[in-house]
Amino acid sequence: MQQLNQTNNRGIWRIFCSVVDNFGDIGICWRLSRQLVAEHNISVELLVDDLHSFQQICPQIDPGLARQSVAGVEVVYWPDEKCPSLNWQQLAPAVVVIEALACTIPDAYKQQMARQQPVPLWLNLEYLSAEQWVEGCHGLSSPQAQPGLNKYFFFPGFSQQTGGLLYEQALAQRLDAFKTDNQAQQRFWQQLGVEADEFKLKISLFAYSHSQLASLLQQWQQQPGRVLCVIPQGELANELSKHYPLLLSGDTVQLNQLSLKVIPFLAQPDYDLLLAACHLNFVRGEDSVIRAHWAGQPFVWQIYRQQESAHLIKLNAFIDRYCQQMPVQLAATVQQFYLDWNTDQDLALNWPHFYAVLPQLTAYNHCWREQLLANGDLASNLVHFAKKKFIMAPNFSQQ
Ligand code: TRH
Repeated sequence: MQQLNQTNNRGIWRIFCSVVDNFGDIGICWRLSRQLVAEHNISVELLVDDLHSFQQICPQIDPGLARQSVAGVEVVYWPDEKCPSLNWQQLAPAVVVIEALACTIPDAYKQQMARQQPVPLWLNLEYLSAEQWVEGCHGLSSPQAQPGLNKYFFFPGFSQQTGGLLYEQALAQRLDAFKTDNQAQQRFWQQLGVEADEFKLKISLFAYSHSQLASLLQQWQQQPGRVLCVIPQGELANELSKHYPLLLSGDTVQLNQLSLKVIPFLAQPDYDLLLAACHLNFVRGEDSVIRAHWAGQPFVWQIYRQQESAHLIKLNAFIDRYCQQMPVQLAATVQQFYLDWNTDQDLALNWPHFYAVLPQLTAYNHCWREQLLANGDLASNLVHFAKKKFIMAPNFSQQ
């Protein structure tokens, strides 16, 4: 194993990331890149086609630079095919090439890979799904038009038969320590301009939008204790600002028991802390929902919408897995509220039930988190997968 570590960690791992929409694509690629560098001593080159979105989750990124090194990762701007393109031949050969989240590697680079001797290991890092079929497809190869090239599918997921989930070493312990450190939490909230002690229920609301959101805000206004709801800057914050213009200037809007506040879009590590510091997190897409798992607090997931409601199949697959070991009543309550949140239902009816089970859900989420951690983290599983391929097929590059 020692020898393998030395062998495989030498060459470059090149990760291609195309920002289709929002922040999930770059969010996932950025976490993976940093972790491969920090925990596996791998040289990572991350090619990204949108440095402005990247800068939102990582303020050190300078969108004006074609190449920069951040947190040990070589970040390279990957321009549009129509623009004067990267000179693929000038890039150093890679040992592993990752095509992340359904992005497509340019043909010119595929040809370059095919010419390389030995060829690089080419992996397609897929989107996250809890569906059963993923387990059968994880690790499969798909022969390509270019002779000698094979692409392997690597699926993140919730079971031992998948690639696992992104998780940095001892993250849960660090977040748990933060949760019990009152001073650290106070400092955190003060930086956001919030007197956190005043609130019985602190909620973070990162969501696309919901036609019945007002019905939920109405419920929060009538809670027995004071409620804080923080909304990261973005489309939802803009939408709410139309009703509550004070939100735009960063002021807190007071609505009976509810304090509404827009907060800046945080750097990724600070967003992790926010999730740990809140009693309930509304999360969306693929990455924030996994971060909510590690925070160990109750969360509600709004899945990224797809045409013809295809996303509801994925949502139900997740609910089935997540709720499988819950007591029946808890499972029913969670399932109902998740469906309401993802299908534009009125939220007033089921919020009180969901609120009532939050303590039970907190306890359950700790067990669920342990179960997921036992599957190993995605970056380590990826490294392990590459090592296995290097042994089995020595025609892959190892220099
Ligand atoms: O931004 P998203 O809606 O991304 C989506 C999904 O990933 C979806 O599955 C994908 O198909 C689509 O993009 C194209 O949600 P997600 O995945 O949670 O990504 C948000 C990222 O932003 C995540 O890495 C966390 C990060 N973030 C911060 O760093 N700071 C913040 O303040 C917030 C709110 C988020």
